[in-house]
Amino acid sequence: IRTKAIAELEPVTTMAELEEWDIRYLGRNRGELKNIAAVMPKLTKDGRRAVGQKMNAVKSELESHLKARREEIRQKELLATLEKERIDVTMPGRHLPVGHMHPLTRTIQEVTDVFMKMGFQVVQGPEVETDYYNFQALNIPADHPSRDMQDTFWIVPGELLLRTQTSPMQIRVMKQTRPPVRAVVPGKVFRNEAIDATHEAQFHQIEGLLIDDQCTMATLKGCLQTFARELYGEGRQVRFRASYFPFTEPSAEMDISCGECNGKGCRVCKYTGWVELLGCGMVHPKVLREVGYDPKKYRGFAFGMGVERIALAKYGINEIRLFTSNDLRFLRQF
Ligand code: FA5
Repeated sequence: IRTKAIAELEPVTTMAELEEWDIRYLGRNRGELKNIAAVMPKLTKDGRRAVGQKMNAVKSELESHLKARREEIRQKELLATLEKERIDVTMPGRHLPVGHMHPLTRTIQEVTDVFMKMGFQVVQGPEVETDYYNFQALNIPADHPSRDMQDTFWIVPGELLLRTQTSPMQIRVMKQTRPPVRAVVPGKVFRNEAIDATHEAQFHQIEGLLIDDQCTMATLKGCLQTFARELYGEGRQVRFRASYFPFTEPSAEMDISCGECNGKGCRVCKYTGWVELLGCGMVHPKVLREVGYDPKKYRGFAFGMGVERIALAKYGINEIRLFTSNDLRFLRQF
């Protein structure tokens, strides 16, 4: 049996064949060695011992052959798998298209970065506002003519609305903190407006607010000039025009010289040489009183800029609707 078993083990090269061989010779039920054990009771005591010893010796010899061969086959199979599943690490990878930030998101980040460097903190607020925050607290009473300037999307007429400006956040920020205050608030605003190349019904603003005990109109101009220089570079001019907002006094609007035509006049600036960026002014004493600040002790300035307009002026775009058109030919340019 021993010689036969070893001879038959010789050509075995797979685990399956090895398994068969194992069952054939060492198997617990029908293995060849087991057959010998079956004749044991017929032998004498000495005979049983002699046969038993021999049988055990052969069994353990075959078992160690089995173990060695099993290890050999396992190694061989492992090598074969490694060879078959080999990866060429020098092969170029598959190209996956990678997106990037939307130009408006990028503009918001660039603007808030500039103000963060000047010590402003960035906060956000609700898009659904109450009449109180969006209008009343900002010195715009129910019958005030300036409500006509901003056509409102009402949710509950006279009570709840989609904010028409980020200015309600002036009130929320001031009510939450004590002076000094320095905050910028980016966010979506909504107006029921006729849409054209420079007007959308949903757009973005960034509100700015600074309150301390010695701020003046000069501080406001300096701050906004710094912002324009940081964002647009040295080559562009800004100008301030007197304006009116119920919640600031005095009020102004700031324009930037058109980067497309260098002030000569083109489609981007509607042939004026200037692009309107923002409204601003010194916070009205009535607004300060509304939030419990003493107007004799504190003063401040506020501004609200249109993010789309800032991006239009920065990249020389003449159509605001491109931002939401999802046209990849447009978006890939940024
Ligand atoms: C306001 O909304 C004031 N809350 C701004 C302000 C804040 C003044 C703080 C004083 C102090 P106005 O309605 O002008 O102002 O809008 C501000 C800016 O938003 C504009 O200068 C313009 O850049 C942008 N904007 C206004 N309407 C639209 C629109 N329909 N589409 C895109 N941008 C707009």
